[in-house]
Amino acid sequence: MNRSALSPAFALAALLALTPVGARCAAPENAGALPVDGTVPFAVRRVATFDRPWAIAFLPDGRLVLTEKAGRLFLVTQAGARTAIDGVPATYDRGQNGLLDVAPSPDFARNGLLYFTRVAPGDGGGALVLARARLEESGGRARLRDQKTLWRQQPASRGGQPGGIIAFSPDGRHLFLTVGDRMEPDTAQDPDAARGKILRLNPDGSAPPDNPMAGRAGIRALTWSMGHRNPYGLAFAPDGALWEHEMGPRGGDELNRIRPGGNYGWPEVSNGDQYSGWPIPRHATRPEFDAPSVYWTPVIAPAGLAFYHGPQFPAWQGSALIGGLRAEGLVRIAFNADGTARQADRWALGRRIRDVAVAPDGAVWVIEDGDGAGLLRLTSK
Ligand SMILES: [Ca+2]
Repeated sequence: MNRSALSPAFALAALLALTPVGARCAAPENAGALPVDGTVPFAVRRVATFDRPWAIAFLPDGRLVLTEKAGRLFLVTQAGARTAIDGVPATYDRGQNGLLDVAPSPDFARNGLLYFTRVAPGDGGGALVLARARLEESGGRARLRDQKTLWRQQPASRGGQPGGIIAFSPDGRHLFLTVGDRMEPDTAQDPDAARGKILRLNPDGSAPPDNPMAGRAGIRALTWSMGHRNPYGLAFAPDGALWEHEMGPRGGDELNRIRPGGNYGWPEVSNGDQYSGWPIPRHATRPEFDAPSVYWTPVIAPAGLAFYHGPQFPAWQGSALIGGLRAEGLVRIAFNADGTARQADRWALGRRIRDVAVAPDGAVWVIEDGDGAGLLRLTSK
């Protein structure tokens, strides 16, 4: 049979006929079908403009560090004044690859360490690399010093979908890193490949002795969860739970509550389909895989994840904020008493949103995607 000759509708009907009714009823809510709010409850101010920015993170003093995918790193004041940070190592700036996330050490005020991810050139493609360096400032200039590579993807890949998001545990003792499938889907189910995993490391890059596969060889010793596709959001909730979001294929963007040793199913299951229209079995058909808490069809292309805290938006305490590239807006996730999640709001901003962060004063900052992209500050009206 020629798969490409099948219509998506026929393929979906064939899949549904094979799906047990009980399992289908257990599926999470499709937030992609919920309405979009065109009016926003916040004032938006454009603070500065960047070219292909990728990530923002706040320092304890209220300034931001900001990455541009081409390999530039900046310090940015709340007024929008920028200082380039010299010393960024070589970056494979191609497609979805480039300089990616940045996160200050939980102990930044004392040690001045920045953690950052990039896809580094090599082997005809690029390898995701996690590194750290000390931020040194003097005479109005800034520079990375004492760089140390903490982890490097091996082998390198030619595809996009790098992942690369950094999150520290609330106690600051562990670092979590998302690794995308690099457009090699089957690797997400290979326990000896780093692709399609969330890793848990000590802040010096070594393997914690209490990881799910501690003591095993290679990448297994670092693996916290597997079966991920393209994770561009990772953050801890106030209750200590780790949440991740990832882009699905055609449909099926996911918000997942991450548990140690969990397998989130990609590419065996998805609530989306292949771009060709060929169906992928739904999460509900394979209960051995962890199902998403929320999913989106059509997709929002989630990018950036931050939990809200602060005085600007009292009703949002403990909510998660997600930027949307395809959604061109911002999504708020609320959490139910039983730990389940639901989409509480989705606001249209008319701009592809690449990352979101909460400032020390409780204002929400987002960056747009692409060239001439705005760094935006959202405050209550
Ligand atoms: Ca999944």
